[in-house]
Amino acid sequence: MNERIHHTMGQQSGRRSWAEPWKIKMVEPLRMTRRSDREGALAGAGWNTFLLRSDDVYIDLLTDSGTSAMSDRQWAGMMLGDEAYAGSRNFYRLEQAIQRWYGYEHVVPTHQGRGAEHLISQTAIRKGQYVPGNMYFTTTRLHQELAGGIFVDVIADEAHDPADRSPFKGDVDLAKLERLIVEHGATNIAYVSLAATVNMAGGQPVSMANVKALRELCSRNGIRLFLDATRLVENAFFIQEREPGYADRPIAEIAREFCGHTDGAWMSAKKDSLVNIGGWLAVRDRTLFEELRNLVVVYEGLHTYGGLAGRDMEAMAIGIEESMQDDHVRSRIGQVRYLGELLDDWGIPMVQPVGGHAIFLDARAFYPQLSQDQFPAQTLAAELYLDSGIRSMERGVVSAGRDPATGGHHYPRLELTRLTIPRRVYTQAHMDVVAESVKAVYDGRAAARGLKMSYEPRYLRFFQARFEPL
Ligand code: P70
Repeated sequence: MNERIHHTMGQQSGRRSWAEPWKIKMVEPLRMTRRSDREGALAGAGWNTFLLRSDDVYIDLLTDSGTSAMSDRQWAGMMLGDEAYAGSRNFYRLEQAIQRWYGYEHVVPTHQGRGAEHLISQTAIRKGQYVPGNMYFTTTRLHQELAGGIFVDVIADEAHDPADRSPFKGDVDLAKLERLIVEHGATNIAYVSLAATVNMAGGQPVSMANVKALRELCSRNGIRLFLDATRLVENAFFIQEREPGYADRPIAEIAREFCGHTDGAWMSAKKDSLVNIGGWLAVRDRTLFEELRNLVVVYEGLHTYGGLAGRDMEAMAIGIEESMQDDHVRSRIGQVRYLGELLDDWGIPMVQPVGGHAIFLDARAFYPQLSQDQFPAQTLAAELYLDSGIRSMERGVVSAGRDPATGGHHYPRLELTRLTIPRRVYTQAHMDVVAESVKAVYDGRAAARGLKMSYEPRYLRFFQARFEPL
């Protein structure tokens, strides 16, 4: 006789269970693979998960970018696309949604986030100017550098320590920023580049107190403050959860208040806003807007479509509103946290506290036998794929690229492998499979030997680099 009594995950944690605020209407079958299939696929992909075909992947945690499931309302919106070259009705719907939920007056649509980064960098940076930011992001920094800017990391020190459990590891260290201003003069600073949440630090939030103080410092020195709003909704959740005075405020209100401290924002709508493609740039200053609106026609498309179809803008307008709902955000971050708590209980080394969009495994702690030149995080991504067909992403020395001044590798303190959770796509059972695979790879960590790079492209090398096992 079976004496065991099974418990739900909620019961095991001493609480009532909760579930997602949606149900599934359409499914996309996944292909299960065998280890021998995966060995062939990984070798063919040069040991780089970006080069795998998605048909060879079982659970795809490469990114939460453009991989979320749209709602029935968004799909219905796709049928309302006004595919006019100029003045599409959907653009005005999008413009209104951005004005209402983010609070910026002037809006320029772009095909995705880096399109917006390109435009703001070309417009707001003069060659040789400094661009301080709360940790680099790959595409953001590259566009700043291509415009002649010099990126300077001014994030709080805690952000570089995976084990530090501070609640707002995305905060700017104001003393670092002030030193930069004193050293180079305010006129040599193009703007402050603030991301909320901070992707490369592990999806870590910025506090409202920090953005307020930053606003004051910038205003005193006549420096503009621009926001990477890609995962601002998730940032607002953490403010609601952790910052005194915000517990009873809706996420939408917190997000809007946060934007209120900034001069403008760029957005990859492929994340928070629940669409497969799209982005925007929005500012308060009319003169800057005129310049941006002029430049968008050179690189993206007319200022009322920016590289998007009318239907894409409609889906984005609807997605923005859905993304701001408290129940949605709680369930989205709740799922990431569910996976994080399992791994934490099992002693798996990762960035703490668990952030908004992903689990970031600490590859240095997995593989103390490997130096950074043997690409520990790339190795870990490869091992996870071999074990179970899960696809993750390297966020370490490969992603950090080379220093444009010296040509040498950047050696970031964080050497991480990211398990990124798409929104509204996978179930709790998928998370269990992922957790068990991470555990299996961790248990086998002593056998890892590392990789060497056999091909290195010039820009954003992590996307297309190839490796060989050592
Ligand atoms: C990811 C994606 C994109 C992104 C972002 C932040 C905070 C801007 C962008 C650019 C996709 C990606 C991009 C480069 C390397 C790996 C993956 N992040 N700001 O997976 O937006 O992709 O729309 O041009 O996270 O984190 P877009």
